[in-house]
Amino acid sequence: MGMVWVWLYSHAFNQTPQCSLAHISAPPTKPHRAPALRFLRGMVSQVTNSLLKCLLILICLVSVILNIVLICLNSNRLPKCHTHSQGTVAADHTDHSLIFADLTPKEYQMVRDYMWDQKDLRISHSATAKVSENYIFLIDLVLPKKAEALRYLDNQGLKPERQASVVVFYGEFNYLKEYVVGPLPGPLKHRDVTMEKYKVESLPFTARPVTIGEYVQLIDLVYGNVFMQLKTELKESFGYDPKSPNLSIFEGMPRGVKAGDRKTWISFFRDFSGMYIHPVGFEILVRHESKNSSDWMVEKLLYNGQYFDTIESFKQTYAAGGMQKIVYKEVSNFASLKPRSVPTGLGPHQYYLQGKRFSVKSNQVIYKDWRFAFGLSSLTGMRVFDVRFRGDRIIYELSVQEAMSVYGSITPGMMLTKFLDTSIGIGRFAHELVRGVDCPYSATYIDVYRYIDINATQLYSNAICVFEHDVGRPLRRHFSDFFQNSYGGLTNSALYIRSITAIGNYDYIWDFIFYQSGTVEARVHATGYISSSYKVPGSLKYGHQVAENVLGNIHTHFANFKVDLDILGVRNVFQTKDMEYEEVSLPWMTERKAKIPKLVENQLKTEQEAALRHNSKIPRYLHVASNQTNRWGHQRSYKLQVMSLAGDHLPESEPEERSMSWARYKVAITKHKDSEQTCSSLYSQNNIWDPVVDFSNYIKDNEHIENEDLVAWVTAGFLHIPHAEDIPNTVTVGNGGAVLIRPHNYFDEDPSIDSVDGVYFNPGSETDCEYNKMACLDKHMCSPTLEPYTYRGFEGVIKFDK
Ligand SMILES: [Cu+2]
Repeated sequence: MGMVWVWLYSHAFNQTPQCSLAHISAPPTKPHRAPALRFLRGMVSQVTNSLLKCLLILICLVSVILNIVLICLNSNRLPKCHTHSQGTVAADHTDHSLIFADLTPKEYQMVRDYMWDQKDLRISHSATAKVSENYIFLIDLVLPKKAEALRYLDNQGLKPERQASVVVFYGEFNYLKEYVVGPLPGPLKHRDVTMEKYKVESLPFTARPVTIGEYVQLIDLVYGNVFMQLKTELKESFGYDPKSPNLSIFEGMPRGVKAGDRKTWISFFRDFSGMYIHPVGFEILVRHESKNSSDWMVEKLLYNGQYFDTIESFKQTYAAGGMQKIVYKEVSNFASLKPRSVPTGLGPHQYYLQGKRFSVKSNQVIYKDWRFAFGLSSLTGMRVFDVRFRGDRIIYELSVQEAMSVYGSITPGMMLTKFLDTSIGIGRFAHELVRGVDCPYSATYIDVYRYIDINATQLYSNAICVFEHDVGRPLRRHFSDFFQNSYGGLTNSALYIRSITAIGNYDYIWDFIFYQSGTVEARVHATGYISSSYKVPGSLKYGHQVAENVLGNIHTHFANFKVDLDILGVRNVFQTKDMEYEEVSLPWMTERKAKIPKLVENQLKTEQEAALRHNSKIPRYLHVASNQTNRWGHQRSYKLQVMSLAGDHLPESEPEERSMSWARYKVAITKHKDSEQTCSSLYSQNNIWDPVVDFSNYIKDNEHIENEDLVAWVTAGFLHIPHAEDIPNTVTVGNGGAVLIRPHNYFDEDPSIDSVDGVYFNPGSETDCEYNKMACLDKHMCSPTLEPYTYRGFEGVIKFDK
């Protein structure tokens, strides 16, 4: 449109002066004429000039009006694109998905009020309860038992009861308990399920994550107590001013070295956006086991690589000059993501020419041959259920389970650090997605409600997005040369469901992608800030220097997906396929031998056989198969293709390993059990030495897995050796892992051949539109209708006062 305007304007402008100049120049001037005549001519000339001016203004006005009219006509030529789903897609929804739907704000409140009413439990109503109080930490959906859900979904069975899981931290009694509260909407009852789930009466109090209430007390200790004692030292070394604190904290985990410990190494960083890459060289170890925060104390200090046992000893050595002091100097914020030049351009954006070809209603998505239910758990994050292709269930559950990182460092803040994000809450930190950046502008955005850590339901607007997207490379194509000339192709238009969770420094982008070929992909990308530590002698063994005095610490990334495949029912087998070279004699010249690849197939019988460790020789093809065969007599199956460049898993000799034993295996197949719902737990991080969920126990009983309901636990990841280009942010390109869940002899041919997006032509029909919509794309063009841009993602986020 801009081009049209420019051309019209210059065209009109150039015409006007030419026209008036021509008028003035005729007749030509003759200098020997009399003065009276000259005067008369002057008069005539003045009148002509005025007329010309008027004419000029008039022409300009007409030109402007003409331009506006032309622009309007031009823009009206394109009809507005439809913004809603195409009618037939939306009509297909059912209520069945609701059994997997997250709890509603009303349900959270009912459950909370019910628990508050149980006077014997003595639960605090305070928004940020003290450690010593009894407190509801979490309310979340209890997933229906699979058998009940299948009876309901497939055989008109009763709708499974809707129930909530409630986690209560009993500060008063020194333990943790879990309850199931239901049926919703009531009348409600509660049941203590701690024994049933974890085989113990109650969980140790130190197994709980640090709550906002505890953080408030920790921050109070640091800034109100420790820093007050260190005013001089902090002022000289870091320019610290208690009136406007310029140091922020970042904590290492786990909190100690043995069960029962609650000792956290807190490192200090410049209080910039992107503080994670601004370490200042000061760390303290705080012991905070006691429920009474006045008992908490600093057990160690680290200053510029040197350790001290007490605040006093640090002060004395500092005063005596017995150490290498860090001299404060102002540093600009190289971590800032504010663009260094004012953004000017706009990249390409996709929009829906004929309305959305998918539909989202409640927690159900329908897209072409696909349909599924979705939810977002506060702890484990995004999940989908009852995933069907052309009516047949392929996957009962596909869910994010855990994200873990193990760090290396010479300084304590990062030295023993092993982050297990489920304990912090993967879904909890799924903040609002930014239109046009985090997801395509025209995606469908879905609000999420959560109840975790504060005694209220929180709304996270637009925390999930769903969109159809042309991934920019054809799903398939062939140009036929030689004998039969033809072209056949299909755009790779796929449906994405996405959430992004910003847990501290890292942002994980979680995608489940549904392709027209019957494939599902579960994928994670990491972006955000690396964790870093202050560079001291010996640091470079554990990473690279990435800024002045800043070491980017080496670490692993592991993410686990649960893939509960049901291939034509729940009775499945696990098979592997690979190749080997076989020496054969050539049938037509038997004296000549050749090595040729042959197929090697196997069916694994037990859970331990099917627990495939990362560094072992894993067959390339891993299948969950049905006993039914396709048209060609082969077992109909889905293949798991893991894309991962994971680092080494923590050696099993380490006491913390059992909390993350799921990461031993690239793929592990277990027999489905409702009691084996997750590979990790809320308590894995803080009870890392004595975990209540140790995944390796799921396969210890070595059950048979032939013709059983099978679950694949897939671990993907990457080794991260931070480098200069991780500053300021780690980019998504190349940083992540995924699993593809692909049909393999499941169909008789590629189902995408039925796609209505196919393009085909041959010589003579290149521009024929019937089988080539691209040749007539101009007939389908429409002008996009953009939803108004809004963002409320900062509302209600945690912000601590120092
Ligand atoms: Cu990383």
